[in-house]
Amino acid sequence: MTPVPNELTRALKNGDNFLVTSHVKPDGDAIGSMSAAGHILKSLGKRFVLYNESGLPGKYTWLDLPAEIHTRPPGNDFEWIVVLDSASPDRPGEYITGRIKEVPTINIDHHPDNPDFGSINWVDPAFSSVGEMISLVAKQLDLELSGPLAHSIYLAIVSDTGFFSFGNTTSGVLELAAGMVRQGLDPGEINPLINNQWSVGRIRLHGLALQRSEFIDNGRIGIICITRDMLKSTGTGPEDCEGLVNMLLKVSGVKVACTLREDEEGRVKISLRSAGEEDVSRIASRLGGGGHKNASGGIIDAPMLEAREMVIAGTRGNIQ
Ligand SMILES: [Mn+2]
Repeated sequence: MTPVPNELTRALKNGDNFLVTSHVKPDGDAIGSMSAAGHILKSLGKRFVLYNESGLPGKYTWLDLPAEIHTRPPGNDFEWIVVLDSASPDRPGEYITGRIKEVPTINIDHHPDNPDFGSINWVDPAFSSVGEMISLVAKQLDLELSGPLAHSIYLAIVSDTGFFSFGNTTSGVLELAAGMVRQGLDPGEINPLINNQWSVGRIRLHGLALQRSEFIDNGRIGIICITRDMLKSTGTGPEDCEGLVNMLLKVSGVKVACTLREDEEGRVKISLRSAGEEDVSRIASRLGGGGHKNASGGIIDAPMLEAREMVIAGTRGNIQ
């Protein structure tokens, strides 16, 4: 694993007025690493703004943020933009895509297909999460991993490792978590905040979706199609589908799990998961998406049934 680049630490120490951002529709790693980066900048006494086009998802409102997360571009005179967990410069949305052409940018990411779009790039797919990378920045700056900084990093790493269950759960991640527990982080307190904030509608949606799950290709491919009607009838939104795809991997014999979510007429969001050596990023990139070996996704512009056929065909040809 690559260490924190010296120029990155130098930029944080010498610079001021940072815009910290992450990808739209942020997950736990995006929010956790943004929050952690903000806590670090706060400790350094720097001016900074947190920005995410989609804002803070409701389920993370318990997190003790170093500053509010803006959803509109807050001013323009930034010395540095820090882009986190974003595989490409357009992932944080239009405003940032435009601004990083003009403002020096620090790009910290663990997606293998990141094209090093920053002025300073620290991209390493060997890290479980960007949160793990930010923890190394904090250590480099002699900051203690405790309190809200530790909560933010913990949120990031458990989100991307599936609570230390995916293949990216390295000894380094476990040691990082152990260190934070030693410093006072209480898993019994924080895990329910991350995991158990479901609405009744969400559990009904999962019931409905699991009921309709399909297992094809001799049970090697598990599929769930989530229609807009299913969301409507349960009073849920796209964010409530999170985690469904992983449920399919619980079924013995399933090598590749996919969910297809109808976001609008003729537009389907796909999520792909695999366990072990099966590489779903290859399937995703063939369908115009991307991601990690065991967790990938993308958008297919086609009606649900057509998208389903495309995913099945793409998966069949790429399964071991
Ligand atoms: Mn991530």
